[in-house]
Amino acid sequence: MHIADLSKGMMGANGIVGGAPPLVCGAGLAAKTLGNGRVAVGFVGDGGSNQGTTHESLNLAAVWQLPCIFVVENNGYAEATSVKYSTACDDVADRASGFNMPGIVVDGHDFFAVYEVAGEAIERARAGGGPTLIECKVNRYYGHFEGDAQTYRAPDEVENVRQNRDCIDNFVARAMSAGLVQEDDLASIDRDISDLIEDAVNLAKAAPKPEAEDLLTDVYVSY
Ligand SMILES: Cc1ncc(C[n+]2csc(CCOP(=O)(O)OP(=O)(O)O)c2C)c(N)n1
Repeated sequence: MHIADLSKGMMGANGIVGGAPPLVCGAGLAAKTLGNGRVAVGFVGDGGSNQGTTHESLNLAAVWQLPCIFVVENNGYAEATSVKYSTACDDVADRASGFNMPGIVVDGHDFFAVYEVAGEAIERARAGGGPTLIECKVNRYYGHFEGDAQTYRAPDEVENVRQNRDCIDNFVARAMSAGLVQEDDLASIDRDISDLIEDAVNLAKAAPKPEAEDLLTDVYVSY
């Protein structure tokens, strides 16, 4: 959750539900002011989509016509609360019209559909057309935390998605049938990723244990 890589334009994730949209407005305003063609993209869940911060940011981005994209990853649950209990509309994207911006629903399991929709939103933002709200309908395979018994879900819900809607399986099937990749290419990507993870785990295990004085490292910043 707490990662950032400014060299890649990844400004940081944070633990505040609905925390991304205001930050995205700031990044979008900077891009618009500097005229550097950048587009700010922020992500919230269905729970985060109900936060006041999200609504205020949608309004601000629309009023200032900022180059922003607000992505709602609607996986149907905020912790253990179903979206059916928390959200008055079927599609969060419908709210976009209240802020006078395009609101698009896309199958978040479909790599190609998300790519297309995101590309159009980026193009619009770069051309001065303002923000877009994209709602990706997705599912989650795991609970909210390790050990979550997920008693709030139907017993076959996850298995059904795994069998029929897995986004990587769908991507592989589509990409292979279109002749974009071969089985060997995918196997070698899988191997590379496994090696990368294995190396990172080994590096972490071999690293010296932190000392007591390391406790406050990267916790406080002094200007
Ligand atoms: C402002 C705030 N309120 C409550 C929490 C506790 N909390 C952490 S995750 C979460 C649920 C988030 O659900 P959703 O936005 O749907 O995202 P998902 O976890 O499904 O990706 C909550 C309530 C928090 N981190 N921040």
